[in-house]
Amino acid sequence: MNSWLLLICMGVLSQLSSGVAYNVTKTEGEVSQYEIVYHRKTYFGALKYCEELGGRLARIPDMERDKAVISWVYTTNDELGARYWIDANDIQEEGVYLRSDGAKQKFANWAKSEPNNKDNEDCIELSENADYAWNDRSCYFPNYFICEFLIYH
Ligand SMILES: [Ca+2]
Ligand SMILES: [Ca+2]
Repeated sequence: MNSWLLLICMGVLSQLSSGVAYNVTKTEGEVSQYEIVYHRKTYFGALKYCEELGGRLARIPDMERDKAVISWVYTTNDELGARYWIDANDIQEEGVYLRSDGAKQKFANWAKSEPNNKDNEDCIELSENADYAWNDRSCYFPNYFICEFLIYH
């Protein structure tokens, strides 16, 4: 990483570290730290942004994690109608949701009547309007998003 990029990342990290981090201990010594990014980006832009920070777009592997993240977003978000990208999409095959690393997204917490694939919606957002249950949305819509950083102790 050149110093120019490093400076940008440091600037971005200082924006991120505004009390919005949330830690979930997965196994002993392994922690997932979730951070909301209040910049609007497409799903692809969000993927790239999280990776450039050394993390990844947030993965929600199971109900336990989903509940933990939702309760945290509830206490953090104060914007009505806010939406946040998480990592999974059905771009390759309609109705089959894969994460960006190609692994199958087995767990889902769809909002009522979702996913509806309206006008070919292929990416997943947490929607404040639906108590942060999931909605499929056009991957090109500019949304806030949640990054996940793996921390090992
Ligand atoms: Ca779809
Ligand atoms: Ca939808």
